Amino acid sequence: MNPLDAVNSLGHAESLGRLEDLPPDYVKAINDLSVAPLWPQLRGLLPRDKPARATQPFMWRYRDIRPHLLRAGELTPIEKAERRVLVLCNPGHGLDKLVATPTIYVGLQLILPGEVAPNHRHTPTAVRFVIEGEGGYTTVNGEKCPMHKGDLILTPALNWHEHGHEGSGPVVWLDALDLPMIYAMEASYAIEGPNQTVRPEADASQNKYRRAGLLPYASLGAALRPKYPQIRFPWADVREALGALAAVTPKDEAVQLAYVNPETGLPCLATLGFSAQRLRAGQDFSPRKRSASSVIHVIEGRGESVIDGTTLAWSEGDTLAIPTHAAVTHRAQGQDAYLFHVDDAPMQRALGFYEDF
Ligand code: GTQ
Repeated sequence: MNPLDAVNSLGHAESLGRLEDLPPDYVKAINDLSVAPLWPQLRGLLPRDKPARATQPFMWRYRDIRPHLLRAGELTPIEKAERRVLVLCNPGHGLDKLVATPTIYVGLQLILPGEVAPNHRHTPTAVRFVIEGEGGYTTVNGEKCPMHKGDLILTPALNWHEHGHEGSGPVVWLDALDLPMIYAMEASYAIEGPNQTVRPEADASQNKYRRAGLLPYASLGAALRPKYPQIRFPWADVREALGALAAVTPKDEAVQLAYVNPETGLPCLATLGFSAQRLRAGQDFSPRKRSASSVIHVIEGRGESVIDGTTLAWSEGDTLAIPTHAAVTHRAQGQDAYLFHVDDAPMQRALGFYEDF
């Protein structure tokens, strides 16, 4: 038998017909009609048993990037940037795609005292995770959210948002957006608007959603629940909750809290998922492999991660890219570490194929 005709135990061909196997005049005739044969590309589109991944296990070191971000503050006035952001580009995808993983855009945004990043809204969903500085704020639909280190602030699709800085010294945060997906859908655009009118009261994490498990009573009978009731998740609360959880979590299990919509208990955004993890010092932690890709940002501590055989040594402020289906082991060194995770699991769940194994 011709080896090219070999079949596997399921009766499927070991190798499929190639483009070169077809008569050139046939290929030209169909190509002229803007048509292509599937079979030469089938295994590329649907590889056997595991997806093909261009995404590299990779780490962006904060201390390497920070001086260049501050320099951007000198080189480019906010009026010439609107958003002064250095984008973390996964080398597996190059510098043009602006992706950390296939679905996750991540950038480091700098705002200086007195600056305003003007009001707009757009189809991609964004979140901000504060890295350093005091006095920054993001206003979302009139709700002014102070930005303290470690706070998570949501700016969901089509919600008005503007940033400012009323303190001194630089303020830096991590932007994470579902932009790659929305752009791929040819659905990415922004609308500019006048500055928002800020409501005088504190953000809803300080009053309506002050404590997990308690809701304003009237919300139980409300015909319409707000889609994004809580848009700020203060780090002080999350850190304390992780401490309490650690005390009752078996040593080999993750001490990890998901950021959810307090009205529904579901992930707070439709596309990307967010969680915070306390990683115990001196022991390896190997989560299950996941079909989701993710980005990990080091909030506190130092350690290393082995991702598909690549060892990355991290410390505070660093950001890592984890490809889909990766084998991962994390270890914190010295003290317990705190990690912020962004993943595309909500999207994968909605599409019906999320798996871990
Ligand atoms: O702060 O609104 O990193 O619109 C990319 C696009 C941040 C923002 C980014 C944006 C923003």
